[in-house]
Amino acid sequence: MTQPNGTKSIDAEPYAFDFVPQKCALLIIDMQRDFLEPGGFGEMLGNDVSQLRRTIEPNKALLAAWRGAGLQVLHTREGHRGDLADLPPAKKARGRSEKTIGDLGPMGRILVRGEDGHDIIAELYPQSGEPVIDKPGKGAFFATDLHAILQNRGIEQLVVTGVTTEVCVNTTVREANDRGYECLVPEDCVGSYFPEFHEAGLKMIKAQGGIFGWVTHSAKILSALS
Ligand code: TIU
Repeated sequence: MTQPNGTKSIDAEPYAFDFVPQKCALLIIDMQRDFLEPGGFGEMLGNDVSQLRRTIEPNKALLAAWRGAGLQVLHTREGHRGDLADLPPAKKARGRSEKTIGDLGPMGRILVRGEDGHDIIAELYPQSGEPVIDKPGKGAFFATDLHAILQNRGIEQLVVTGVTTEVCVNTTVREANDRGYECLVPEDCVGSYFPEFHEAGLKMIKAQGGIFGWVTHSAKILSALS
């Protein structure tokens, strides 16, 4: 239902989200080929990419509706400079796997900007005018201009989607919450290689009266946009 000031109530947990379309941006986290595509870095590490791929269709539908409503969209990519000067040695060493960030992987150098595997999947490819935030960490606010861009555009609310639920999505929601943004997470548009971490990641956001934000289903956002 639309209130006189343009606010729409979206059914969510732990309680309804007061959606203000003109002040709300869709922030799609790290829907990158290396995380989602068969044969990419994620799968190379032994992960089940189907757990992430189920988010593609719901994200496609939400993105189309969001663009159709003329609202703001931003995308993020996790990755590093070609010279790896922004890659902490501790991050490079983590995992102790044979191949790591910066090495030649199945789709170019792993998580290096400009490489095929680092780019966003074709299904959700950014359009011109949609900022793409290149981030060196898990959170989208750390060492990026995301906060400045959101402030300049009058954004106070974020619908956060993408991968993975407990890593980059959760870190970004926490960072956004501390900066005063209201975050709504559609559960079908976020995914994890680990179903139990996905479930826990969502519970952590909406616990304690919405300690970091709200959780809903994309169908509820779509109906508010229609
Ligand atoms: N985007 C994101 O979540 N990066 C990760 O490294 N996620 C993992 O789950 N490893």
